[in-house]
Amino acid sequence: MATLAELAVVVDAAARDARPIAQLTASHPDLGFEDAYAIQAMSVRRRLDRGEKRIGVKMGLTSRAKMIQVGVDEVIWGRLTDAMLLEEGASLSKSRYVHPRVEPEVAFLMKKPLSGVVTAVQAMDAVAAVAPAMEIIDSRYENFKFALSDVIADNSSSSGLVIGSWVSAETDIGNLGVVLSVDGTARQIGSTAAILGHPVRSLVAAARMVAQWGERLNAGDIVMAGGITAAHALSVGEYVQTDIEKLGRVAINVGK
Ligand code: OOG
Ligand code: MG
Repeated sequence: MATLAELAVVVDAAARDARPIAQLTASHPDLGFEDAYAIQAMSVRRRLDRGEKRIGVKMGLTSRAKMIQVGVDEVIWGRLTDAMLLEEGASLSKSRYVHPRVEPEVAFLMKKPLSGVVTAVQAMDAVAAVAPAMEIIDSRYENFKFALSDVIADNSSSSGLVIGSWVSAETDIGNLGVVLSVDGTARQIGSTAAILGHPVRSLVAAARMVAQWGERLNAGDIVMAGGITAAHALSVGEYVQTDIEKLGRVAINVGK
């Protein structure tokens, strides 16, 4: 049996080297989600020790479409660092990932700290702005297959994010049309309501879940609310764009 710290080294190295690994639960079938979050914390600590900066958190599996696509039906969270940020309109280099996918999301920018059990009104009161966003997820596990504890240990597949222009936090984001298009053709269509019925519920869950691990959302943090539709597997040469009604557009190119 490897220790949790040893497993943290394994998932961190897989992400750094873009090298797929076997599911941790294949060799550690009893790995629980508490241990998995401990592995996640230790693996992200290694990134921070290499000089990366924490920029916020991402929520995962907050929509039915996502739960069905990966066969895990629990809301999860992960940590975001500055090394994951892609500039809007930039070209990502696919070779830095194992098998990257992209998904349309909504991002929150925090203006006040938030943690623990909060209401939706308290959560929105802590938000400075909202933006259309896309997350690049990249499971480090072979064939993008994992159980709940595996994906949590792997920082909930966090690998990249791209944020469009921030708009007023007063914008009603409850039920906005979302289109993810690839080379100008719509490939995924949905609504922001797919995120737990309203994206603010993802922020409420984020505040509660980080507090369980002794953390909080800070002013200036980005919180990614979770994929609205199934994710799209990226191919070199694609131009991927997400349009969200009232929020605007965000795009990336897929390079080698
Ligand atoms: C797990 C991460 C899920 C989301 O937005 O639902 C996620 C995965 O799909 O690999 O980021
Ligand atoms: Mg996501």
